[in-house]
Amino acid sequence: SSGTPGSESAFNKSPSTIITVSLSDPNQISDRFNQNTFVSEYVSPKGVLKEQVMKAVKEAAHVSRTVPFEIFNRNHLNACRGLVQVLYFVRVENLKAVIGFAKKFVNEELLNYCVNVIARHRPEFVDNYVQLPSHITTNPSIYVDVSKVDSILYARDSIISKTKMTDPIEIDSFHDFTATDGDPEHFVAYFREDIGMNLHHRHWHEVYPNFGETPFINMDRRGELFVYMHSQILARYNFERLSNGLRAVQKFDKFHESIQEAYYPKLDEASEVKVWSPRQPFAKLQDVNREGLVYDVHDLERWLERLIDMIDRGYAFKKLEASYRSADGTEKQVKLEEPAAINDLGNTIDAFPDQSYNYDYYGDLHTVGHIIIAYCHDPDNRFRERGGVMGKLEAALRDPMFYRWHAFIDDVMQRYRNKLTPYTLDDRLFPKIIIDSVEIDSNIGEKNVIRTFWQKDRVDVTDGILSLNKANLDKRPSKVYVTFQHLQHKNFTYKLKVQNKGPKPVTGVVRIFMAPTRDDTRNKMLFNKLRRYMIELDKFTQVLQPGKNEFIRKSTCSSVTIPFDQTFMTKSEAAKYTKGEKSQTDLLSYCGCGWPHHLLIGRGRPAGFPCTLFVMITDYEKDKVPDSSIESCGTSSISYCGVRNKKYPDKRPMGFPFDRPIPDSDADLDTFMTMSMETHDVGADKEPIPNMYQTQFSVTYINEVYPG
Ligand code: CUO
Repeated sequence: SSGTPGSESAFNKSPSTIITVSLSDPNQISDRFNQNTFVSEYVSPKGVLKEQVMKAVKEAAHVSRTVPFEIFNRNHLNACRGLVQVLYFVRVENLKAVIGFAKKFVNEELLNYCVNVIARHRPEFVDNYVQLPSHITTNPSIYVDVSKVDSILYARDSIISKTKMTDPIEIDSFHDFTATDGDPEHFVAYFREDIGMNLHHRHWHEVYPNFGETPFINMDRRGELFVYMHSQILARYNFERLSNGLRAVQKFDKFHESIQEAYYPKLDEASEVKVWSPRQPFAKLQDVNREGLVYDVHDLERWLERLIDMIDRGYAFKKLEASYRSADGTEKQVKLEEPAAINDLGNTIDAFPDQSYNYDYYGDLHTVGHIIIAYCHDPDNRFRERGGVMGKLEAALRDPMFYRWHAFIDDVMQRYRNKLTPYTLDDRLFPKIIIDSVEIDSNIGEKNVIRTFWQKDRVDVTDGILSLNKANLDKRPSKVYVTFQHLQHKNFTYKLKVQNKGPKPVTGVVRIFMAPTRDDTRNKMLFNKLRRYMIELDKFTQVLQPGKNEFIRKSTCSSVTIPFDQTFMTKSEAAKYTKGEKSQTDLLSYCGCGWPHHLLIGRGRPAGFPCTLFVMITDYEKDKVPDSSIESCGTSSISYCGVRNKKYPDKRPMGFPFDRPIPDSDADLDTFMTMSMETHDVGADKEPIPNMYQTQFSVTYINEVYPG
């Protein structure tokens, strides 16, 4: 649903989000709300009344200020809903004051999330290129252990110290991450605990929140993108696992089995010490009943059964509303049909209350799974322990269990994908376009090799630390940096040679993917397996003149990633965009939302990791979306984040052509890339589809650390 931003009707669309509170009600906090200045200042001609602000703030204040904000906690999400609406519709000149008012009552992190959601969506911010600094710069303790700052300052305060209190501080972060090689899962800790990836995940869920009843948020293909973006995280995680000789991630679908993987976060919540709880090895899910959260493990099973029933029958029970009831009073069934169903199913599994087929019936599988896992160590609060990272947006990806849970969620989606009509030749063919060759050039003398290594960088977290540090002003360090090590690759280019046999120039969409060639048992992967390992590397448009074309594409242009400086943008850098000192055209996308460029390529192996590169060119005339665009080389991540307040810029299903399996389960990628010219049957006589190309390449890893 799309309301008119700023209109009263759009706001009033969701009366259910406003709890009934009478201002004359003698309740515990109403007197604190009764400040006379408030009355005149916050009334907006656009329909946000003082009462609405108060109701929203009061609703949000139900989440205690002393608990960590959890994005996967439905009570917390519900608490956000009214506040986000008020912040969206209140007059912009009153916004600061309303935020200041809310600050007095609302959980700080919850408010921070709501404000960020608004900053990503309110037209005044979008149109004026307002950028938010990277979350780590304002809230470093959610990403790194900053407790060392205090001990450093304490040591400096002694008379024998030669260091001045104001000298800059460098925190060396988790050089060896949070565990040891005694735990096999530790081999991929560099990926799970990568700060940039966790920032990306936080950002994505700010751009596509799921508290429902938010008419102003761009919902175009949100459910599909939820599924796609998370399945890409899984494909990338499996690339790392295979690079390290680990088996592929095992989905967690037997909810009563113990969880072998443990996780000990060693991180605090910002602003006060609220440590996130660890999970011991072999923990088991238990029914949760604490602090207003009541879920049984059996809920997960029941929702799953219903979802499977829906997928297998191909029909969903639509919500029982008057308009959906048929004459005899039974519920309406909706046929699962593309292109709508993949999106609706995504919004049903990651339940977006108003977009789900039926929130009451199909439940809240993905979100509640996060929460039950997050509380399995203290499900009834008898030990008064905080949740684990699985409930926390900023840190869920650190936990090995994240991937097992999402592999399960993705498997439910695969059950649906398996029922989709396989792509026909017409779906795949771009007539008269022939890819002659594609090469990877890393400028190292050898073709088709990508080099990976470690890099040490630092991020300025002064803003975040100083807001924590209550010490006296003249004793504050002038700067605080976090240094950290991350995976990196040497920049490379794709060199493409393409023929256009037609008489006119045409525009193609070049789609580039990679996958490990062999699986975790070292067998060459058949198509229906390989497609789930395919990692999108880039997608761009290219004009193809009649005859031969040669062009290169830089890895740094990737439509999947954003540059390092954007992932770790400081406040002063962010301000440069608003002031126009930095190119505002870069901000077409959700600037700051994007896969971190340093993780474009997985680690690989010292002796070289055999990989498959797949390139396909499709017809832009067929794929383009009005009023949206696939940029030729930008600093935005359209592939995983979409375009801000516009439609997703590619008409094809996300992940095309690997989003659907093929009927022949013994066929490999070669077979997928062939056709019969006569019958259009796939694979019949090994005639290649000329607008597709594959080649082998190698990812070679060097275990050395280089400065950034
Ligand atoms: Cu992003 Cu489960 O959705 O984490």
